Amino acid sequence: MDQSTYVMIKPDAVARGLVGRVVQRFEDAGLKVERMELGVVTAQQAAANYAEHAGKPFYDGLIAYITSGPVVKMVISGPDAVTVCRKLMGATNPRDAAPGTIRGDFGLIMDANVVHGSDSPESAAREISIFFGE
Ligand code: IDP
Ligand code: MG
Repeated sequence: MDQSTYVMIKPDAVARGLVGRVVQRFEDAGLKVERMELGVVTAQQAAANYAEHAGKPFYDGLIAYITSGPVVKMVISGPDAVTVCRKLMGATNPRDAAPGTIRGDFGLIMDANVVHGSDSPESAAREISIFFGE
């Protein structure tokens, strides 16, 4: 059954001109880009999206970073889209991410790891509503 997930190309990747190549990865896998918008994440959206990390040592840097420049917000759909997108993205730390994954191929820094993707169908529904307001 088709599922929708929230995927965001982070500021470092937008600044580096990687939007086309990152979107291509998802489309090549057979997933569909349902919605796509370039914009800046507000402080409120950042706090809501990363609520689970509040209080962690990297939290302030994470919020500063994700609001630092334009991102590409997307809703991506397809069979098991949540899990499939996370697989295509690779491990959180790009240095641990396998070659062939988006983070493995385009990233080197934990704080600026190219993409965000929802980690469960529940997170996906929550995050789509944070960023697309429904
Ligand atoms: P995920 O993005 O793979 O779901 P999470 O653990 O949810 O990983 O962390 C959210 C984001 O916070 C990561 O993508 C990464 O950019 C950042 N992050 C996570 N852990 C650390 C850390 O230990 N140091 C710096 N940044 C971190
Ligand atoms: Mg996460």
